[in-house]
Amino acid sequence: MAKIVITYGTFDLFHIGHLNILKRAKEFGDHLIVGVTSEIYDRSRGKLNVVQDLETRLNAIKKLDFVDKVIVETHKNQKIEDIKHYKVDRFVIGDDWIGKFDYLKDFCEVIYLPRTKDISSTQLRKSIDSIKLGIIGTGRIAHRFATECSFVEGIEVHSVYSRDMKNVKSFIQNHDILYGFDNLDSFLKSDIDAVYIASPHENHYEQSKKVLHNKKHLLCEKPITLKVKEVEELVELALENNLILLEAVKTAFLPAFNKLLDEIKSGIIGDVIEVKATFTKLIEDRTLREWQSPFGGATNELSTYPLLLATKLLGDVEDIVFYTQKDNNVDLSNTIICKHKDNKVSISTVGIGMKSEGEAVISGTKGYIVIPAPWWLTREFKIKFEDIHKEYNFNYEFEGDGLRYEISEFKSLINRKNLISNMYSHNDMLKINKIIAKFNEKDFK
Ligand code: C2G
Repeated sequence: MAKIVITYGTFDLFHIGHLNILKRAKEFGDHLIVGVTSEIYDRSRGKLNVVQDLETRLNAIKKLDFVDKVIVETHKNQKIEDIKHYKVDRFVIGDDWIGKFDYLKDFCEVIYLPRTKDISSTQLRKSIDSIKLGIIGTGRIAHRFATECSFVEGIEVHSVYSRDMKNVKSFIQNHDILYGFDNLDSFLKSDIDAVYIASPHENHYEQSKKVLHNKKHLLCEKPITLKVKEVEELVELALENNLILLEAVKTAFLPAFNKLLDEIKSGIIGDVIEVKATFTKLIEDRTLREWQSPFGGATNELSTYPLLLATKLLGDVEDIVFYTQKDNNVDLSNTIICKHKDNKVSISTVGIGMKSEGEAVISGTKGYIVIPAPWWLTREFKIKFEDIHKEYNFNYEFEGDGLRYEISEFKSLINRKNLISNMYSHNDMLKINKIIAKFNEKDFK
C-alpha cells in the first residue's frame, strides 16, 4: 500500500531549508501532503512577521512537482483531523519542533528531521528594509502603540510629532526614538515611509491629507474623520497615490475576531438576523477631551467597535434610529438601532457616562454566538444552540493589548503593496463612518 506522508509549515520566503525538508519528507513515503498555514492561524500562534500572503506561499509549494497535495492549515487541532482524514502513515517536521508533536504518535509515526543549517525565514526577513514609521501625537494611545511596535519585526518607530516640544522630548526618551519634531511639515519631510495618527479626532482630517500629500502610508486612529465627504476624499487621495490608508480599529485584526467571522460564514448559526454589542467606558473626569462638545461623546469615542461587528455581519444600513442621553450637549450614552438589508437589525450601545456589560450576542436562524466582555478585545466566544448540551467554545489568547495585530497588518500591506486590507477594507471603513457622521448630523449619503 502506498505510504502517505504529511508535513506542515508557513514556508515564508521559500528557501533551500524548506526545499530540503520537503524532499526528505517525500523519501519517507509515496504520497506527500503539505499543509501551509493560513494568516489567521499564524497570527493566533504568535507568528506576526510573515512577509508573504497565503496565495504566494501556496504557489511556491504547488510548483514543486514531487508534492502531491497542498492543503491550508487553519487551526490548532487540524493536524489530527488531517491525519485521520487522509489516512496518513508518517508526520514529518524539522527538529526545531522536537518533542512538540509527540501527541500525534497516537495516530501515526512521527519523524523529526535535522534542519538545514544557516538559513531561515527570520534571517531572510531581516534583509528586507524595516519600515520607518512616524507617530503624530504623544497621548496615552501613542505610548501604547510605540511599545507594541517593538513586538513587530520590520517596523521601526523613527520619529514623533507633537505641537509641544516638552511632550516630544519625553516621548522620544521613553521609547528610545531617534527624532522628534514640533513642526508638522519638517516631520513629514523627514525620512519616514509611513505615519500613525493618534491625535484628537478633530485633527485627523487635515493631518491625514498632509500625510498622504507627502506620499506616506497612513494608519489613523478612529474615527478617521467625522464627515463622510472627508473619508471619501482621503480614500481617493490614498488610491491615486498608491498609498495604504487604514483606520486603526484594532478588533478587526484580532485572530479570534477573524475566526468568529469565518465560523459565521461557514453557516454554523444559519442566517444572522440580529447583532447586539455594547461598549461602555465610564469616564469620571468631566474636564477630559471625551466630555467636550462637539467632538467628544460616547458615539465618537466608542461606537466604531459595535458598528464594526454590525456592518461586518449585516452589511449596509438602510435606516437608523439613535436613542441618546446627553449631558451638556455631549452624549453620555447612545443606543444605535440600524435596519440592514432584509429587515435584519443591529443594536449598538455605547456609553462614557453609563456602565453596562461589554458583551456581544449574534443571533442566527440555527443558533447564536456570545462573545463575553470585553468582546472588542476578542479572546473567546461560545457558539450555542436550542439544545443546551451542544456548545462550542473558541479560545484564542492574544499577546499584549491587541495593537500588534493591527500594526502587523499595516506593515504587511506596505510590504506586499496591497492597498486594501482583507480584514478591514475602505468599504468597511465607509459603512461605519457614515453612521457616525449621521449621528453628528453632518453629511450622510
Ligand atoms: N526548516 C528546515 N530548515 C530550515 C528552516 C526550516 O528544515 N533552515 C523546516 C522547519 O523545521 C519546518 C519547515 O521547514 O519543518 C517549515 O518551517 P516554517 O516555515 O518555519 O514553519 P513552522 O513554523 O516550523 O511550521 O503547523 C505549522 C508547523 O507546525 C510548523
